[in-house]
Amino acid sequence: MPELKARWDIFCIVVDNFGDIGVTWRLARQLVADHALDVRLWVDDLRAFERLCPEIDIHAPRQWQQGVEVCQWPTEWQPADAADVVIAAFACQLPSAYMDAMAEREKPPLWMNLDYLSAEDWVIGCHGLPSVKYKNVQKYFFFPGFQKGTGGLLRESGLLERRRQFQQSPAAQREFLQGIGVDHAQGAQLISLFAYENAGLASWLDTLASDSVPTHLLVPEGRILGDVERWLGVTDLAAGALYVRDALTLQVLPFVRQDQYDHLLWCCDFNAVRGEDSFVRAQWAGRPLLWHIYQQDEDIHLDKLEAFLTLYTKGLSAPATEAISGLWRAWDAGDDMADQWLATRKHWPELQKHAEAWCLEQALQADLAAALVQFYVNWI
Ligand code: TRH
Repeated sequence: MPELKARWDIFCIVVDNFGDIGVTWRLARQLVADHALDVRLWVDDLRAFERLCPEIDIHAPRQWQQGVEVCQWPTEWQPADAADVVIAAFACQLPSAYMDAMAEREKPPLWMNLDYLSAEDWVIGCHGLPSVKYKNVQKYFFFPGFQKGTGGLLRESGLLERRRQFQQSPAAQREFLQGIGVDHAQGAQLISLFAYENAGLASWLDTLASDSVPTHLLVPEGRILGDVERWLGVTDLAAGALYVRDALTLQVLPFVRQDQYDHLLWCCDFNAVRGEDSFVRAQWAGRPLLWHIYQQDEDIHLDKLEAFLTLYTKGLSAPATEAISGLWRAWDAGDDMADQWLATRKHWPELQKHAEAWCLEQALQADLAAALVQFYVNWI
């Protein structure tokens, strides 16, 4: 197979938060583990990386992690050979000396821009199209997506089998939760909360606290903690904090490593996620979810939200569609969540079944790493 000999370079600029490194690190590992490729991952901010993968030595210019050669993308670029396949993640600008190295190769590399995830229809028309050219090197658009004709979603081999086994084992779940300091109260629904600042949080917490069903809410440390503090009337919330307010037990977790985060999602009955990578991982968890979408200028994120809802709710009854869509829209507008949450709860069994069905339907598509490799094989 020609793909086996190829060397791949992935370039990642951490714009903010964890999605840029979250996606590229996952992709790099999959290209190594599932396709036995030589992969270098160039990252400009190893501190963000360290949160997802604590083994990272933030001072090392070059290191090996899980079979991936992780290279610090230096401010002053040092000469490096161009690889056979070059991925610029999220339209990041490559160093000009590296672009020259690409152009100087006897056979120019395959150069791709790995774009942001969107469920909008136009993605299908643009996926795989040529983009700009640098000298003799052609760049291509590569779009992840949910529909046929897109690049698919990151899904490492064996993921769903591992997830199913874990979800079928109460002992494995208990052990995992205990390992991160969670003593899951019997009968309480378990919810994880990973989100940006959100004005609607207080109304959701009020509703959970006054609910007839007990809830154990797990909040990894991050941007939402300010809103949680305001609701609790405390300051300096940190990992380990645990508060009980009527039916709601609220616990702050440490930000866990990327693999552990999957296990957290798999344990929970409902996952509030955000951005891109956690959003996809929550779908692979096969459980109902709530998406806090990354806000963009001129509210263009709202089109993305609606595009996803249109796809996701296919096959759901009209009342369940209305309930889950209403919940997501309220959350993404920072609106009151009370009525929407209660409405959603009425359709719980249907939403649970649907989450698993959606996951299985998405898994019918080739995963993103395999689609990239196939794109390269077709190109050579
Ligand atoms: O962190 P995010 O909001 O990231 C992004 C960036 O803002 C990016 O610029 C933007 O373009 C994109 O969103 C849409 O959300 P995301 O994508 O979910 O990334 C979070 C990563 O952090 C993901 O890989 C899961 C991981 N994670 C852990 O490893 N441990 C944890 O405890 C948690 C809560 C998350």
